[in-house]
Amino acid sequence: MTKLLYSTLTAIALSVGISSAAPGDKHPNVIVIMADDLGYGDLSCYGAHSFETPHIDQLAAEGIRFTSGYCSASTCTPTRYSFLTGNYAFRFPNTGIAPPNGPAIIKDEVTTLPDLLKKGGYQTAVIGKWHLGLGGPGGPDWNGELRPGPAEIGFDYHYLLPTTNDRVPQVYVENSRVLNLDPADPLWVGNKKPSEDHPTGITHRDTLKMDWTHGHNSTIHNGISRIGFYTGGHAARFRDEDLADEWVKQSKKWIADHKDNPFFLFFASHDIHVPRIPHERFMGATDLGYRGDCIIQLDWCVGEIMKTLDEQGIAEDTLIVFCSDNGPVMDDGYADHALEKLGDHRAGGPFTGGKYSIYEGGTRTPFITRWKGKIAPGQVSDEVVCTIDLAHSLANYIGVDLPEGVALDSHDVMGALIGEKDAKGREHLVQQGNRADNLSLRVGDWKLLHHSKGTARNVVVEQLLASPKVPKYQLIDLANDPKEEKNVIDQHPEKAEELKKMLTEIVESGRSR
Ligand code: NG6
Ligand code: CA
Repeated sequence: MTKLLYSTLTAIALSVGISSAAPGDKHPNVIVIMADDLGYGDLSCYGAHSFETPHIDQLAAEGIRFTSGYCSASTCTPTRYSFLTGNYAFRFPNTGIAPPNGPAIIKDEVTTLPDLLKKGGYQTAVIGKWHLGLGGPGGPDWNGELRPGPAEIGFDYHYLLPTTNDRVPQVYVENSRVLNLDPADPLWVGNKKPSEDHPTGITHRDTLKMDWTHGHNSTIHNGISRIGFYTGGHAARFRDEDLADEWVKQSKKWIADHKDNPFFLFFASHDIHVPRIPHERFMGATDLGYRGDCIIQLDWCVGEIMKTLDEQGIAEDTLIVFCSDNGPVMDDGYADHALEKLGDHRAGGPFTGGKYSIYEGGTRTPFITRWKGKIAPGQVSDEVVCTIDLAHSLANYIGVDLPEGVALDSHDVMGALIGEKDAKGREHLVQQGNRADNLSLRVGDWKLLHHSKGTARNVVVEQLLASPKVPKYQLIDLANDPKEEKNVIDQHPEKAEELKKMLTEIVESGRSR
């Protein structure tokens, strides 16, 4: 059935009163709060002791804190791709970190998580960071309609930062248009310097309020130079300091307006991605510099969302899933002194590796579920769950069948997500770096790491980004070696072969369920 026909039928169904039920046991509201670059050890409920994250700690205390909760990749775009489609990103071209002028990555015809929820009568919104491209093959038409985009893949409403905030442009996109764009001052975005005298992070370095360390030295906005160039669109530009406040404000409004029918809100925070520029009221909230302060800002956002649910009387009708899009990194291109001010804080918790890495720290991240009145509070779960599983899990739960060929790597782990007795998580999980060249496979407590070129990245988060040489294949026994320090491939050649075969099968068969 085409999307158009389906939405027409839905509209008819709604108009004749077969509308979806109110939110409740079988159709909870769902809010996915995805943090950006937040590591396993970056919250006090996950062992951080250099600062407190009271709101997220409360969320965990009222629900389930997962110790083997994952995102599917150790960078943003592939994790988000997999989260929304239920498919491993490494299967598809152009799903690595998206550039400023990148076209929409998820094709209109793909049935996505929000599509599935809409079939179940949900209203859907994404507020926050997008980073999945906008527009057709030529890229975004910044001064016109930014289609295809979120509206074409199942979101009824969007209020977004187009890529990441270290990439241009600093504007909001609301419902397929740049918000507050003055046609007399068109927005131009490109990857070449638009004129000889265009100020950049190189020519005007002494004017910057935060210096760059690598990359990030093109167009300057708000005293910060970025990846890519842009001109115009001045009335539409925002201040980095205001992003979190704006998204909380828009989320509160959207929740209040949609609380009478089941809703799905994807709250895609920019915290704690670079440039880490918290609101002034959070500057200095920790001794760790802006990286720490942005964690406090993120915690505040979570608190505001929880408060909104209480105020609207819908906390018991709402499943909150808190997660991250990849592990931690210290210097990701700006001199915000994250490393110098780290002290004994360990952003990756007990794990090795962070962002860009297929060691555990790259993808094993905070993962919390809360559904008041449904999930028994105060649980800690060791079941393996992943952001890629939400599509299948939620669709099944609300009674929407997955069409053939949809969400082929998404496993139904809903029982584990809501803490049902004896419910199991995944039996196996593939983790990827930014692209397909580095993949690992976890099966139970065994893990195979495959660095196809023999180079790893960001292995030691507390050092500057490096690309050390590693064996192409490593076998790890996570039960006895959660830090992944001992490659036991020579001791267990049969196990290694079994996992290699399984990884090849998963890659080649195009599906893993
Ligand atoms: C890298 C950027 C990094 C960050 C990352 C994407 C440089 C030198 N590094 O290319 O700063 O933007 O891409 O991060 O430009 S992510 O969390 O959105 O995947
Ligand atoms: Ca990220």
